[in-house]
Parts: sequence; structure tokens; C-alpha cells
Amino acid sequence: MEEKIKDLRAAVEAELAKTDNAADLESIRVAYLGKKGSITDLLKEMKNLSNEEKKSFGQKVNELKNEVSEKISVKMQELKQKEIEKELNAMPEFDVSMPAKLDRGSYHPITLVQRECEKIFKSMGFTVEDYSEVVTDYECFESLNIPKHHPARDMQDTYYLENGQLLKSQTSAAQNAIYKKYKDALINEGKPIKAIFPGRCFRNEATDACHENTFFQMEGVMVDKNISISNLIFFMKTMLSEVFRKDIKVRLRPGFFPFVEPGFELDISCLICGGDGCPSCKHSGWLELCPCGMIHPEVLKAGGIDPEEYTGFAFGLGLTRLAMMKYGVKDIRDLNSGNLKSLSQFTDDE
Ligand code: FA5
Repeated sequence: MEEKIKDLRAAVEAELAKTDNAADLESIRVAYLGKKGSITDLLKEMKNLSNEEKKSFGQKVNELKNEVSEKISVKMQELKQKEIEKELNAMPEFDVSMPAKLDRGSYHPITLVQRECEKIFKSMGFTVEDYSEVVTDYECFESLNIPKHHPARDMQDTYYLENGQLLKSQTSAAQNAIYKKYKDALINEGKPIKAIFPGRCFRNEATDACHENTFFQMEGVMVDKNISISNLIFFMKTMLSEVFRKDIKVRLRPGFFPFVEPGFELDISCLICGGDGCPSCKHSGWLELCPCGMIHPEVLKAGGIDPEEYTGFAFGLGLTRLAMMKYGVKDIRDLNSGNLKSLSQFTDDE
């Protein structure tokens, strides 16, 4: 029996030394330690031994079993380690200090167009103002000559908070605050009010290729003595020729907004279809881009400015639509989609 144990130990060691893969190692384990394995078989032979012999033989077989099991698991670790080293050696060498090949980030087309407009108006002496997205009913409507229950509110249904405030439906909502901010400099120092205020607007809107429920406008106002429609037309023309840098067809037609008198709709010929009509322009060939007009006396009064002494113009440029026309985006919803693949094509060098 002693002899058998010695032989088995030697046999296992010889086989382990030869093995170089996990599958062979598993076969060795089964051949020696499995239910019908050689070491397990030794235990079955114990029934022929005396009680005294059984005790010492059983102890020796168990020692052999533990020893073989330990050797197999050590060998398994060695093989795994070798496998990892082999895989690492097979990998191509690379320079960890090389810059990663990542997609370059880009500005959103609306940001690009907004910055361009800001640059143009700043160069003409306008300040750029920031304004809250959550405003009061007074700011968004009442101060703009739109009392409660006025039908003009229907066009600008928006999202209301429980405290009565609302998400602004138009950047005109900042007009009153701007007049109040700059009126003293106008009245006491003769400094004209020249401000633009871009911002996000919200409307409870059925969306289509040219309407979104969240979009950007850029409001502009100028107030001084003797401001007339000619001033308004000059600034509108300059802005459009600077943004598009090519001839575009524009039309000015009467438009009604309670906060301007007279009021105009400034449309541009659709640059997606060249004026033939398509979903982007509701098949009319024209796109409403920048309503404008002379500021209503009641609105100036609400801002603390005497309409007998001062006049002014205001406009509400549809920035999102401008981005569509400038970059040939057929569907306004693509601009809010967050689809990086389609938005990244507008990357510029800024
Ligand atoms: C206004 O919002 C007025 N506050 C503009 C104004 C300012 C008039 C100052 C006079 C003086 P309107 O609702 O038409 O007007 O919107 C102005 C522009 O915003 C539109 O011409 C259009 O370009 C854009 N716009 C309006 N609604 C949407 C919408 N749902 N999705 C995308 N753009 C829109």
C-alpha cells in the first residue's frame, strides 16, 4: 500500500510537469481525484485492512489527496498567469502619451448663430443682456400692453408654475426690465437704450418642421429721441446681410403685436426650397423670421419712459429659425434632438 501511494505521488508530479494547458490539467484532476480517480480508488481498498492499518493508511491517502489538490490549484494559477502574459505580449505596442482619438466637441448651431448676431449688434453699440426663463405675467404680458383675457395671449400659451409665474413665451418679456434698467441714463445723460437679449422661449405648441415648443429668440430694442422706422429697417438689413453674407429676398408686411405700433412681420424667402414651398416654410416659400415695430407708447410708459419725448423700435428675431436657414436644417426638431452626429457637422474653428 505504501508503495502504491509513493507511485501515485510520482505519477501525478510527472504528469503535472508535462501539462501546459487548463484542459489537460482538468483531466489530471479527474483521473486522480474524481469519483473514479486513482486516489479515490485507494480509499475503497481500505475495507481489506485491519482497524489499526486503516487509521494510518487513511491518514496517508488523505494527505496525498490534499497534496495533489493543492498542486493542481497552484498549477492552474501558473497556467492562468502564462495565458495573461501571452495575451499581453500579443498586443501591439502603443504610446500611452499619444493624444486620444476622440470626436471633437462642437458648438450648437443656435449658439453659433447667436454669437454671430451678438457680435454684429455689439459692433453697432448694443449691449447684450441676459434674462430669466421664469418670468411673471406682468413681464411677459401686462407690461407689453397685453392685459388678462386679451386674445393675443392665445398665440402664446405657455407653461405655468404653481406660484403663477410662467416660462417666458417671448423674449419681449425682458423689455420692461431693460427700460427700467437704462431709463435714468437715457433721461439724465442722453444715452440711447440699445440692447439685445437672446433667450430660450417656451410655448404650448403643436410641433412641426418649423415650430418647436422650446426655441430661441433674440429681442432687440433701441430707444432715443427721434427714432423712426428708417432706423429699424437699417438695423434689420445690416443684421441680415452680415449673417447671410449673400443676397436674400426679404419682405416686410404689416403685423399685429399689442406692444408695437405700427408692427411688421419680416419674412425671408425660404433658403431650404429657394422659395418654391416645402415643409420647412409651411409650403409658402416664406419664413416668418423677425417681427418688429415701433414700441407702443403704453409699453414705454410702463418702463418709466415718456413716449411724448422718446420713441423706439423693437424686434424679436427667431434665432432657431435663423440657424435653420443659415445651416440648411430642414426640420427645426433636429436642432433640439441632441443627435451629436447631425449637430457636429456645424463645428466651426472658434
Ligand atoms: C413674438 O414672439 C414677438 N415677441 C416678437 C416681436 C418682438 C414683435 C418685438 C414685435 C416687436 P412671434 O410669436 O411671431 O412674435 O415670434 C417671433 C419669431 O420667433 C417668429 O417669427 C419665429 O421666427 C420665432 N418663433 C415663434 N414661435 C416659434 C416656434 N414655436 N418655434 C420656433 N420658432 C418660433
